[in-house]
Amino acid sequence: MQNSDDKPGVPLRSATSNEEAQGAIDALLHEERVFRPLPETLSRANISPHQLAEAREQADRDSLAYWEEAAEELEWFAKWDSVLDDSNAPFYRWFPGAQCNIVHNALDRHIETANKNKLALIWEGEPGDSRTFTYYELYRHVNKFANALRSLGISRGDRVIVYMPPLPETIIAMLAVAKIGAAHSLVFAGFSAKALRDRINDSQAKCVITADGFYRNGRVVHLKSTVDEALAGVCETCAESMVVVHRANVETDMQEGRDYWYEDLVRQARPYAETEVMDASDPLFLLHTSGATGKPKGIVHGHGGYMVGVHRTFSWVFDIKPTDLFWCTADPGWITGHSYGVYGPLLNGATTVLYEGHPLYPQADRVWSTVERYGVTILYTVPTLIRMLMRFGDEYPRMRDLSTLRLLGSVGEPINPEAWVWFHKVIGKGDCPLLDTWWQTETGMFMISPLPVSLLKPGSVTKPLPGVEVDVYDENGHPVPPGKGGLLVVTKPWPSMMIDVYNDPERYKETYWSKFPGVYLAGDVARKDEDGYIWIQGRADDVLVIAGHRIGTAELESALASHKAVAEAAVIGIPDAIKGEVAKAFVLLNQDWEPSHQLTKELKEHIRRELGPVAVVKTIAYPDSLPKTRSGKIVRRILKAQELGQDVGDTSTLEH
Ligand code: 6R9
Repeated sequence: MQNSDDKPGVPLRSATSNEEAQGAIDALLHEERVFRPLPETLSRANISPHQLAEAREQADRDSLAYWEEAAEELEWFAKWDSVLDDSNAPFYRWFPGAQCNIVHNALDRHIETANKNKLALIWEGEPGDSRTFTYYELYRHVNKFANALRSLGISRGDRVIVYMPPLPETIIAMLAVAKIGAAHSLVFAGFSAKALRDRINDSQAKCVITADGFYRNGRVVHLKSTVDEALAGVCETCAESMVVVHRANVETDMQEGRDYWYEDLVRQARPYAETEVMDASDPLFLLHTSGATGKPKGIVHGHGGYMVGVHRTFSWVFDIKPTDLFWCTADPGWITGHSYGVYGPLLNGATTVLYEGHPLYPQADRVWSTVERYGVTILYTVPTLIRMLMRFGDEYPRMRDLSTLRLLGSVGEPINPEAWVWFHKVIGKGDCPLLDTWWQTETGMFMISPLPVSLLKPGSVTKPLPGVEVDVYDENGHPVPPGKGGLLVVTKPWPSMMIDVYNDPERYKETYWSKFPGVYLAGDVARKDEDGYIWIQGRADDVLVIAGHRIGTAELESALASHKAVAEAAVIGIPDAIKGEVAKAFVLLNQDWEPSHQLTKELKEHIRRELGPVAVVKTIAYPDSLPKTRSGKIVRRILKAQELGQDVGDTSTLEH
């Protein structure tokens, strides 16, 4: 691997230093393709372009009235005194005085309607086994497990860790914990004992729910033993009990008085459990974000506002019909799995699909065969998987019947236009709108996203949803003109906003609300085009400064990925004596391509042609893989630390 940091030490320039205080992000990419909604899409959409425009207008006039109407679609034990209490901003409280429980709306109320016998969940294990649950069946399981948890002494206000692979019991556990008024905190089953221990300690969880093991990529992964290791060093009052689900039939040591088999507890449990009456802002869950640096933050969401935001955005963006079969490929341990794998579908009485294993197991058509087998109508996934599947060519999807698909969705990272167009054309046959949804663990719900009737531009997340107000600011808090990039901010509170950082309100204020008073700082850089469309350019921490030009990573990476040899690329800035910083690219090649000097030269020229002379890529490396989080995001800080010979920091949340 060639290195470019052999120049005399030029200090790394921070993208937020005063020197760059005036700087906006340079926009380099000129993507001009547009996709208009087809007549069939327009005629069958729940929300027409006219209704969307009206909703926007209404929300612009009075966003609280807009969200109040959305809240009326759900059931409450007691109504709110007002829609929003902003007297202690930035600790906004939505629907103060209201009482509710998200589980009442996601499950209990469906038992009284025609949804009772409808499928709530289709689960498929990696080896090919599958289980289905009607709303009534899911309701029974949740009731019993809620009672089981109560019998272990768990009650309102407690925290429970769910360290599980994607199993039906993962969803049952989330709902049972919420039903009894405790808060769930999911931890990806791939995280290490240390990462798990940190999260148990940070949340002071009373109980851990786990499985004996699970199937991943053809292997059995032991899980319970990792929990044992984690528990060896937790705080004294933490994790008094552990519940273990039988999944993989592996040897499991059970500690008398602490560990319980899920099946034993449920067998003895009574069939009905009261749903706890919660205040709208009582915690529903904690979810730790990995965070670029420092210790993970426990993001807290509440029952009421979260439920309103997720219910409305799921139903509008995915245009939900009674016959839909919705598949979110995200693990429940990621916010995407929470909001749109579990709560969004269930709040809307939809059928959701959950898959346990690796998306390429036993071969690269697993996603397509799953769509075919169940007749999935809406497929919501991540750019990294789309790019990975694209690498295998069109053969696999062509062999499968994908005609049931009517909508596609993307989340988690900027989707490069080439991957967008492939997904739209080869998987969606050109007639499935592709909904690129921008949001965060902290926002809880979609913030910027098209609806199926929107005009689409590949690579743009389009416009904020009704009731959401965003802008792009320069360092001084002034909106930047169209075409320029800057810091993405949210300028009005929204119902499913995070409630707090667990046990650290100072960090909540400092991280999100201190740069611009009264305005939420998302931590992303973005630009708006002439039509008001938003293009996400990457994380603000990853911005490059080349010869005084500030450049987001997404455009350089998209330009690289538009070359036929490139499957995926990550770009970082490294110090350079003359230009301050230059780009180094890490490139994964498509099948049938080999690294060569010739190819490196060609890629550098390709970038220059696509983006202009500012976009200097000095070196290109061809690693076998890129460091990614469990949710599929490239972790550029690790590439950078390795490049500069620095400590790579916390890697406990990486995909292995
Ligand atoms: C839902 C989720 C949040 C960060 C966010 C941004 C990136 C998410 C995106 C996107 C471009 C999209 N991100 N969606 N970037 N286009 N459609 O991913 O939550 O794990 O908290 O990450 O992900 O950088 O700030 P989370």
